[in-house]
Amino acid sequence: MKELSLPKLPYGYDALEPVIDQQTVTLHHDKHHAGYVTGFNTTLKKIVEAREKGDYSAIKALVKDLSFHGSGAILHALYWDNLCPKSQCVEPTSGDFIAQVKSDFGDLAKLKAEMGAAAKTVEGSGWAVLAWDPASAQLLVLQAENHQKLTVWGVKPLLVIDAWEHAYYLKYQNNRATYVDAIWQILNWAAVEKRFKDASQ
Ligand code: MN3
Repeated sequence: MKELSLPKLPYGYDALEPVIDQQTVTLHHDKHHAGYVTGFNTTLKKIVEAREKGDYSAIKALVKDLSFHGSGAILHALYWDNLCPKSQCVEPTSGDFIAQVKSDFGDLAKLKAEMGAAAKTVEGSGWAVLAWDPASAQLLVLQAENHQKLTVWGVKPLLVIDAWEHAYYLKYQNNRATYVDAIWQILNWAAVEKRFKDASQ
């Protein structure tokens, strides 16, 4: 079997201040994100053992765990990648990604409004996801409950907003909307544009 490993943060733990505080980033990456990576590897190991024994009595719970932890690991790697220190974040005004945004949403402000609304309203713990849908050749705003529910199969996530309480509670307490509105200040659009280019080609 092949194991996932925890990607290093692409910046320092304090790099997202003041929008996301150092303690939140540290716990979020070193404990929560790490937990999903470990959870995926541990679960996969149990599935391999079940396969070797030919005993699939626990397969339902195991594949559920595999989906949860595997999706959590993927979304967190994306999340860190699509954020950046405030001073380095530049909103794009032209290029292929912006042309696609204009075609599918009208403009970037409308995309941000839709993504923000999706992040603020996802039920319980979850995510807002901007994805490229190869089947319909357009950008879609989706929600993910937990990490793995509500996707459209085959889409490629380009930009994700973690709306779990662990992403914001230390600084914003119950004010998820304030955290979501602030996150655009630290959005790494260059990473989103690159991901769009790779996904849509
Ligand atoms: Mn998280």
